[in-house]
Amino acid sequence: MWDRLLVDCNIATMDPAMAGPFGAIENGAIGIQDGRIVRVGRRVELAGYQASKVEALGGAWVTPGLIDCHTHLVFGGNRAGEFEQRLEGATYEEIAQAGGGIASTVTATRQASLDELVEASRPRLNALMRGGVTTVEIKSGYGLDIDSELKMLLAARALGESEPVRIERTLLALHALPPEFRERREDYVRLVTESLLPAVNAQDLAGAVDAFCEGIGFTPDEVRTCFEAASDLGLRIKLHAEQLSNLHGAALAAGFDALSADHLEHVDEAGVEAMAAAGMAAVLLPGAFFALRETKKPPVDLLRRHGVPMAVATDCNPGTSPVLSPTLMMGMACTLFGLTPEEALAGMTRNAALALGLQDEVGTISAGKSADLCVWRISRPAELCYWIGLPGPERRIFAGADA
Ligand code: DI6
Ligand code: FE
Repeated sequence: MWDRLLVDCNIATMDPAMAGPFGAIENGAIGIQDGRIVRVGRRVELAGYQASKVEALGGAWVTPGLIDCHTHLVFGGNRAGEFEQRLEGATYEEIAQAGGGIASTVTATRQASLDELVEASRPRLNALMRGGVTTVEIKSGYGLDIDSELKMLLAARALGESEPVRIERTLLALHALPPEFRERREDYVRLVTESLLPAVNAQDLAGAVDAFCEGIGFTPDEVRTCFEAASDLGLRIKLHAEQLSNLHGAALAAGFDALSADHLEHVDEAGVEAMAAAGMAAVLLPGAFFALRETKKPPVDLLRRHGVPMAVATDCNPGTSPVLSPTLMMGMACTLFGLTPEEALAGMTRNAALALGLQDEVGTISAGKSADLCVWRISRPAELCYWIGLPGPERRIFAGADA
Protein backbone atom coordinates (compact mmCIF):
# COMPACT_ATOMS: atom_id res chain seq x y z
CA MET A 1 0.00 0.00 0.00
CA TRP A 2 1.54 3.29 -1.14
CA ASP A 3 1.25 6.58 0.80
CA ARG A 4 -0.15 8.60 -2.08
CA LEU A 5 -1.42 8.08 -5.58
CA LEU A 6 -1.86 11.14 -7.80
CA VAL A 7 -4.34 10.56 -10.63
CA ASP A 8 -6.30 12.52 -13.25
CA CYS A 9 -3.23 14.47 -14.33
CA ASN A 10 -0.89 14.97 -17.27
CA ILE A 11 2.75 14.43 -16.42
CA ALA A 12 5.76 16.20 -17.93
CA THR A 13 8.20 13.59 -16.65
CA MET A 14 11.20 15.25 -18.42
CA ASP A 15 12.62 11.71 -18.50
CA PRO A 16 14.58 11.27 -21.75
CA ALA A 17 13.69 7.57 -21.73
CA MET A 18 10.07 8.55 -22.43
CA ALA A 19 9.18 9.15 -26.05
CA GLY A 20 7.75 12.50 -27.09
CA PRO A 21 7.97 16.14 -25.99
CA PHE A 22 8.47 16.79 -22.26
CA GLY A 23 8.51 13.01 -21.73
CA ALA A 24 4.78 13.55 -21.34
CA ILE A 25 2.22 11.04 -20.10
CA GLU A 26 -1.39 12.03 -20.66
CA ASN A 27 -3.94 10.78 -18.15
CA GLY A 28 -1.13 9.60 -15.92
CA ALA A 29 -0.64 8.56 -12.33
CA ILE A 30 2.21 8.83 -9.83
CA GLY A 31 2.68 6.53 -6.84
CA ILE A 32 4.56 7.90 -3.81
CA GLN A 33 5.95 5.97 -0.85
CA ASP A 34 8.27 7.22 1.92
CA GLY A 35 8.89 10.49 0.11
CA ARG A 36 9.94 8.86 -3.14
CA ILE A 37 8.33 8.19 -6.48
CA VAL A 38 7.70 4.46 -6.70
CA ARG A 39 5.88 4.26 -9.99
CA VAL A 40 4.84 6.60 -12.80
CA GLY A 41 2.81 5.72 -15.84
CA ARG A 42 -0.58 5.87 -17.50
CA ARG A 43 -3.52 5.65 -15.12
CA VAL A 44 -4.53 2.29 -16.54
CA GLU A 45 -1.04 0.88 -15.93
CA LEU A 46 -1.26 1.77 -12.22
CA ALA A 47 -4.85 0.57 -11.84
CA GLY A 48 -3.98 -2.41 -9.67
CA TYR A 49 -2.18 -0.38 -6.98
CA GLN A 50 -3.64 0.97 -3.76
CA ALA A 51 -2.66 3.97 -1.67
CA SER A 52 -3.72 5.44 1.66
CA LYS A 53 -4.60 8.62 -0.19
CA VAL A 54 -5.76 8.83 -3.81
CA GLU A 55 -5.87 12.40 -5.13
CA ALA A 56 -7.50 13.42 -8.39
CA LEU A 57 -5.83 16.52 -9.84
CA GLY A 58 -8.59 17.51 -12.27
CA GLY A 59 -6.47 17.39 -15.39
CA ALA A 60 -3.60 19.56 -14.05
CA TRP A 61 -0.04 19.18 -15.35
CA VAL A 62 2.60 17.77 -13.00
CA THR A 63 6.27 18.63 -13.53
CA PRO A 64 9.36 17.82 -11.50
CA GLY A 65 9.95 20.38 -8.74
CA LEU A 66 11.99 23.22 -10.23
CA ILE A 67 15.72 23.35 -9.54
CA ASP A 68 17.48 26.72 -9.33
CA CYS A 69 21.09 25.60 -9.78
CA HIS A 70 22.83 29.00 -9.52
CA THR A 71 21.98 31.65 -6.92
CA HIS A 72 23.66 34.08 -4.57
CA LEU A 73 20.52 34.57 -2.50
CA VAL A 74 22.18 34.90 0.91
CA PHE A 75 23.42 38.48 1.36
CA GLY A 76 22.96 41.54 3.54
CA GLY A 77 21.23 44.75 2.39
CA ASN A 78 20.25 45.28 -1.23
CA ARG A 79 21.24 47.55 -4.10
CA ALA A 80 17.94 49.17 -5.09
CA GLY A 81 19.53 52.59 -4.48
CA GLU A 82 22.23 51.78 -7.02
CA PHE A 83 19.57 50.68 -9.46
CA GLU A 84 18.11 54.21 -9.21
CA GLN A 85 21.58 55.75 -9.62
CA ARG A 86 22.23 53.68 -12.72
CA LEU A 87 18.89 54.70 -14.21
CA GLU A 88 19.97 58.30 -13.67
CA GLY A 89 23.14 57.67 -15.66
CA ALA A 90 25.78 56.52 -13.17
CA THR A 91 27.87 53.61 -14.44
CA TYR A 92 28.56 50.35 -12.60
CA GLU A 93 32.24 51.38 -12.38
CA GLU A 94 31.49 54.87 -10.94
CA ILE A 95 29.27 53.31 -8.30
CA ALA A 96 31.95 50.77 -7.46
CA GLN A 97 34.61 53.50 -7.14
CA ALA A 98 32.36 55.37 -4.71
CA GLY A 99 32.31 52.29 -2.46
CA GLY A 100 29.13 50.78 -3.88
CA GLY A 101 28.71 47.70 -6.02
CA ILE A 102 29.81 44.32 -4.68
CA ALA A 103 31.79 46.11 -1.92
CA SER A 104 28.60 47.53 -0.42
CA THR A 105 27.02 44.08 -0.30
CA VAL A 106 30.21 42.73 1.30
CA THR A 107 30.02 45.43 4.00
CA ALA A 108 26.35 44.71 4.72
CA THR A 109 26.94 40.95 4.74
CA ARG A 110 29.90 41.21 7.10
CA GLN A 111 27.90 43.42 9.47
CA ALA A 112 24.91 41.07 9.67
CA SER A 113 24.79 38.43 12.40
CA LEU A 114 24.12 34.85 11.33
CA ASP A 115 20.47 35.18 12.39
CA GLU A 116 20.06 38.50 10.61
CA LEU A 117 21.52 37.02 7.44
CA VAL A 118 19.17 34.05 7.61
CA GLU A 119 16.11 36.24 8.11
CA ALA A 120 17.16 38.73 5.39
CA SER A 121 17.52 35.84 2.94
CA ARG A 122 14.45 33.82 3.88
CA PRO A 123 11.92 35.96 1.92
CA ARG A 124 13.98 35.51 -1.25
CA LEU A 125 14.12 31.75 -0.74
CA ASN A 126 10.38 31.71 -0.01
CA ALA A 127 9.67 33.64 -3.22
CA LEU A 128 11.59 31.07 -5.27
CA MET A 129 9.74 28.27 -3.47
CA ARG A 130 6.37 29.88 -4.23
CA GLY A 131 7.50 29.91 -7.85
CA GLY A 132 7.93 26.13 -7.77
CA VAL A 133 11.52 25.63 -6.65
CA THR A 134 12.22 22.51 -4.57
CA THR A 135 16.02 22.49 -4.90
CA VAL A 136 18.24 25.56 -4.84
CA GLU A 137 21.98 26.09 -4.93
CA ILE A 138 23.33 28.97 -2.83
CA LYS A 139 26.83 30.40 -3.17
CA SER A 140 28.89 32.31 -0.66
CA GLY A 141 31.02 35.17 -1.99
CA TYR A 142 29.88 38.32 -0.18
CA GLY A 143 31.85 37.60 3.00
CA LEU A 144 35.36 37.39 1.55
CA ASP A 145 36.98 36.68 4.88
CA ILE A 146 37.05 33.39 6.70
CA ASP A 147 34.39 34.07 9.32
CA SER A 148 32.02 35.84 6.94
CA GLU A 149 32.25 33.18 4.22
CA LEU A 150 31.58 30.49 6.85
CA LYS A 151 28.68 32.60 8.16
CA MET A 152 27.12 32.74 4.69
CA LEU A 153 27.35 28.96 4.28
CA LEU A 154 25.96 28.44 7.79
CA ALA A 155 23.05 30.74 6.87
CA ALA A 156 22.38 28.68 3.75
CA ARG A 157 22.44 25.51 5.85
CA ALA A 158 20.07 27.00 8.45
CA LEU A 159 17.63 27.96 5.69
CA GLY A 160 17.66 24.42 4.34
CA GLU A 161 17.03 23.00 7.81
CA SER A 162 14.06 25.29 8.44
CA GLU A 163 12.28 25.26 5.07
CA PRO A 164 10.90 22.42 2.95
CA VAL A 165 13.51 22.75 0.23
CA ARG A 166 16.82 21.07 -0.66
CA ILE A 167 19.77 23.46 -0.52
CA GLU A 168 23.15 22.79 -2.13
CA ARG A 169 25.97 25.00 -0.84
CA THR A 170 28.86 26.28 -2.93
CA LEU A 171 31.94 28.19 -1.76
CA LEU A 172 32.55 31.22 -4.02
CA ALA A 173 35.44 32.83 -2.16
CA LEU A 174 37.08 33.97 -5.42
CA HIS A 175 34.15 36.25 -6.26
CA ALA A 176 35.74 39.66 -5.74
CA LEU A 177 39.00 40.83 -4.22
CA PRO A 178 38.24 42.08 -0.70
CA PRO A 179 39.24 45.74 -0.24
CA GLU A 180 41.82 44.96 2.46
CA PHE A 181 43.74 42.79 -0.03
CA ARG A 182 43.79 45.35 -2.85
CA GLU A 183 47.59 45.34 -3.16
CA ARG A 184 47.99 41.72 -2.09
CA ARG A 185 46.07 39.46 -4.48
CA GLU A 186 48.30 36.43 -3.88
CA ASP A 187 47.76 36.70 -0.15
CA TYR A 188 43.99 36.49 -0.60
CA VAL A 189 44.25 33.45 -2.88
CA ARG A 190 46.56 31.84 -0.34
CA LEU A 191 44.13 32.58 2.50
CA VAL A 192 41.37 30.89 0.51
CA THR A 193 43.35 27.80 -0.47
CA GLU A 194 45.28 27.28 2.75
CA SER A 195 42.80 28.36 5.43
CA LEU A 196 39.25 28.86 4.17
CA LEU A 197 38.94 25.71 2.03
CA PRO A 198 40.13 23.38 4.81
CA ALA A 199 37.77 25.09 7.29
CA VAL A 200 34.79 24.73 4.95
CA ASN A 201 35.69 21.12 4.31
CA ALA A 202 36.16 20.28 7.99
CA GLN A 203 32.63 21.51 8.74
CA ASP A 204 31.19 19.96 5.57
CA LEU A 205 29.77 23.36 4.65
CA ALA A 206 29.99 23.11 0.85
CA GLY A 207 29.82 20.41 -1.78
CA ALA A 208 31.35 22.49 -4.53
CA VAL A 209 33.68 25.40 -5.20
CA ASP A 210 33.00 28.16 -7.73
CA ALA A 211 34.99 31.21 -8.85
CA PHE A 212 34.46 34.35 -10.95
CA CYS A 213 37.00 34.00 -13.76
CA GLU A 214 36.93 37.44 -15.37
CA GLY A 215 38.96 40.62 -15.87
CA ILE A 216 37.12 42.18 -12.92
CA GLY A 217 37.28 38.90 -10.96
CA PHE A 218 40.15 36.43 -10.83
CA THR A 219 42.67 35.25 -13.42
CA PRO A 220 42.72 31.70 -14.79
CA ASP A 221 45.94 31.05 -12.85
CA GLU A 222 44.38 32.19 -9.58
CA VAL A 223 41.29 30.09 -10.26
CA ARG A 224 43.45 27.04 -11.09
CA THR A 225 45.32 27.36 -7.79
CA CYS A 226 42.01 27.38 -5.91
CA PHE A 227 40.54 24.51 -7.92
CA GLU A 228 43.60 22.32 -7.34
CA ALA A 229 43.21 22.73 -3.59
CA ALA A 230 39.45 22.14 -3.81
CA SER A 231 39.84 19.00 -5.92
CA ASP A 232 42.40 17.63 -3.48
CA LEU A 233 39.71 17.90 -0.79
CA GLY A 234 37.19 16.09 -3.00
CA LEU A 235 34.99 19.13 -3.66
CA ARG A 236 33.25 19.45 -7.03
CA ILE A 237 33.97 22.38 -9.33
CA LYS A 238 31.74 25.01 -10.98
CA LEU A 239 32.81 28.23 -12.70
CA HIS A 240 31.44 31.65 -13.67
CA ALA A 241 33.05 31.58 -17.10
CA GLU A 242 33.02 33.72 -20.23
CA GLN A 243 30.38 36.16 -18.94
CA LEU A 244 32.01 39.40 -20.11
CA SER A 245 35.04 38.13 -22.06
CA ASN A 246 36.67 34.87 -23.12
CA LEU A 247 39.41 33.82 -20.69
CA HIS A 248 38.91 30.13 -21.62
CA GLY A 249 37.43 29.39 -18.22
CA ALA A 250 35.11 26.67 -19.52
CA ALA A 251 38.08 24.62 -20.73
CA LEU A 252 39.91 25.31 -17.48
CA ALA A 253 36.93 23.98 -15.51
CA ALA A 254 36.67 20.95 -17.81
CA GLY A 255 40.20 20.02 -16.76
CA PHE A 256 38.85 19.60 -13.22
CA ASP A 257 35.92 17.39 -14.24
CA ALA A 258 33.63 20.28 -13.33
CA LEU A 259 29.87 19.98 -12.92
CA SER A 260 29.15 23.13 -14.92
CA ALA A 261 30.35 26.36 -16.48
CA ASP A 262 27.91 29.22 -16.03
CA HIS A 263 26.98 32.39 -18.05
CA LEU A 264 29.04 31.52 -21.20
CA GLU A 265 28.01 34.48 -23.38
CA HIS A 266 31.57 34.66 -24.78
CA VAL A 267 32.49 30.96 -24.91
CA ASP A 268 34.01 29.71 -28.19
CA GLU A 269 33.77 26.33 -29.89
CA ALA A 270 36.91 24.98 -28.22
CA GLY A 271 35.36 25.77 -24.84
CA VAL A 272 32.11 24.07 -25.80
CA GLU A 273 34.01 21.00 -27.05
CA ALA A 274 35.90 20.79 -23.77
CA MET A 275 32.62 20.98 -21.85
CA ALA A 276 31.08 18.24 -23.99
CA ALA A 277 34.08 15.96 -23.50
CA ALA A 278 33.93 16.49 -19.73
CA GLY A 279 30.16 15.88 -19.58
CA MET A 280 29.55 19.31 -18.07
CA ALA A 281 26.31 21.28 -18.01
CA ALA A 282 26.07 24.82 -19.42
CA VAL A 283 24.15 27.05 -16.99
CA LEU A 284 22.43 29.93 -18.80
CA LEU A 285 21.49 33.01 -16.76
CA PRO A 286 19.12 35.26 -18.72
CA GLY A 287 18.35 37.46 -15.68
CA ALA A 288 21.89 38.85 -15.58
CA PHE A 289 21.91 39.22 -19.38
CA PHE A 290 18.66 41.21 -19.13
CA ALA A 291 19.55 43.38 -16.13
CA LEU A 292 22.96 44.30 -17.58
CA ARG A 293 21.34 44.99 -20.97
CA GLU A 294 23.85 42.68 -22.61
CA THR A 295 23.65 42.02 -26.32
CA LYS A 296 25.98 39.05 -26.80
CA LYS A 297 24.03 35.86 -26.26
CA PRO A 298 25.41 32.47 -25.23
CA PRO A 299 25.97 30.24 -28.31
CA VAL A 300 22.92 28.05 -27.90
CA ASP A 301 23.24 26.41 -31.33
CA LEU A 302 26.84 25.45 -30.62
CA LEU A 303 25.86 23.96 -27.26
CA ARG A 304 23.07 22.00 -28.92
CA ARG A 305 25.32 20.77 -31.71
CA HIS A 306 27.88 19.44 -29.23
CA GLY A 307 25.20 17.92 -27.02
CA VAL A 308 26.02 20.01 -23.94
CA PRO A 309 23.02 19.90 -21.56
CA MET A 310 21.69 23.42 -20.96
CA ALA A 311 20.47 24.43 -17.51
CA VAL A 312 18.67 27.71 -16.71
CA ALA A 313 18.88 29.52 -13.34
CA THR A 314 17.97 32.82 -11.70
CA ASP A 315 21.50 33.88 -10.61
CA CYS A 316 19.53 35.64 -7.83
CA ASN A 317 21.96 38.31 -6.58
CA PRO A 318 21.67 41.96 -5.49
CA GLY A 319 23.79 43.47 -8.25
CA THR A 320 23.25 41.96 -11.66
CA SER A 321 20.24 39.65 -11.33
CA PRO A 322 17.73 40.56 -8.61
CA VAL A 323 15.44 37.79 -9.82
CA LEU A 324 12.91 35.95 -7.65
CA SER A 325 10.95 34.06 -10.32
CA PRO A 326 12.10 30.73 -11.78
CA THR A 327 9.41 30.61 -14.48
CA LEU A 328 10.31 34.12 -15.63
CA MET A 329 13.83 32.79 -16.26
CA MET A 330 12.40 29.96 -18.33
CA GLY A 331 10.46 32.51 -20.36
CA MET A 332 13.50 34.73 -20.82
CA ALA A 333 15.60 31.71 -21.84
CA CYS A 334 13.08 31.27 -24.67
CA THR A 335 12.57 34.91 -25.65
CA LEU A 336 16.14 36.19 -25.19
CA PHE A 337 18.24 33.08 -25.92
CA GLY A 338 16.01 31.07 -28.27
CA LEU A 339 15.44 27.95 -26.19
CA THR A 340 12.29 25.97 -26.82
CA PRO A 341 9.87 25.69 -23.87
CA GLU A 342 10.88 22.04 -23.57
CA GLU A 343 14.56 23.01 -23.37
CA ALA A 344 13.76 25.73 -20.84
CA LEU A 345 11.86 23.32 -18.58
CA ALA A 346 14.65 20.74 -18.94
CA GLY A 347 16.96 23.60 -17.95
CA MET A 348 15.21 24.02 -14.62
CA THR A 349 14.71 20.31 -13.98
CA ARG A 350 16.79 17.50 -15.51
CA ASN A 351 19.77 19.57 -16.63
CA ALA A 352 19.82 21.69 -13.47
CA ALA A 353 20.10 18.42 -11.53
CA LEU A 354 23.11 17.52 -13.67
CA ALA A 355 24.68 20.92 -12.95
CA LEU A 356 24.49 20.03 -9.24
CA GLY A 357 25.48 16.38 -9.53
CA LEU A 358 22.00 15.41 -8.26
CA GLN A 359 20.78 13.57 -11.35
CA ASP A 360 20.13 10.34 -9.43
CA GLU A 361 18.00 12.13 -6.85
CA VAL A 362 15.91 14.79 -8.59
CA GLY A 363 15.19 16.43 -11.96
CA THR A 364 12.76 13.99 -13.60
CA ILE A 365 9.58 12.23 -12.55
CA SER A 366 10.99 8.71 -12.44
CA ALA A 367 10.70 5.78 -10.06
CA GLY A 368 13.32 5.95 -7.33
CA LYS A 369 13.74 9.73 -7.24
CA SER A 370 12.60 12.07 -4.49
CA ALA A 371 8.92 12.97 -4.89
CA ASP A 372 9.56 16.67 -5.57
CA LEU A 373 6.68 17.79 -7.77
CA CYS A 374 4.79 20.86 -8.94
CA VAL A 375 1.11 20.78 -9.91
CA TRP A 376 0.23 23.50 -12.41
CA ARG A 377 -3.24 24.58 -13.53
CA ILE A 378 -2.23 24.94 -17.19
CA SER A 379 -3.34 23.42 -20.46
CA ARG A 380 0.13 22.70 -21.87
CA PRO A 381 3.69 22.90 -20.48
CA ALA A 382 4.65 25.85 -22.73
CA GLU A 383 2.44 28.03 -20.50
CA LEU A 384 5.18 27.89 -17.87
CA CYS A 385 7.38 29.93 -20.22
CA TYR A 386 4.64 31.97 -21.86
CA TRP A 387 3.14 33.81 -18.87
CA ILE A 388 5.20 36.73 -17.54
CA GLY A 389 4.53 36.89 -13.80
CA LEU A 390 3.06 33.43 -13.36
CA PRO A 391 2.34 33.21 -9.62
CA GLY A 392 3.60 29.65 -9.20
CA PRO A 393 2.20 26.14 -8.98
CA GLU A 394 -1.16 25.34 -7.47
CA ARG A 395 0.58 22.73 -5.32
CA ARG A 396 4.20 22.10 -4.50
CA ILE A 397 5.19 18.69 -3.17
CA PHE A 398 8.59 18.27 -1.51
CA ALA A 399 9.85 14.77 -0.63
CA GLY A 400 6.33 13.44 -0.91
CA ALA A 401 4.60 16.07 1.27
CA ASP A 402 2.63 19.17 0.33
CA ALA A 403 4.77 22.17 1.22
N1 DI6 B 1 28.79 37.69 -11.77
C1 DI6 B 1 28.01 38.75 -11.66
O1 DI6 B 1 27.54 39.36 -12.57
C2 DI6 B 1 27.75 38.96 -10.26
N2 DI6 B 1 28.62 38.03 -9.64
C3 DI6 B 1 29.18 37.30 -10.56
O2 DI6 B 1 29.95 36.41 -10.31
C4 DI6 B 1 27.86 40.32 -9.69
C5 DI6 B 1 27.38 40.27 -8.28
C6 DI6 B 1 27.10 41.64 -7.70
O3 DI6 B 1 27.19 42.68 -8.38
O4 DI6 B 1 26.78 41.66 -6.50
FE1 FE C 1 26.42 34.19 -10.42
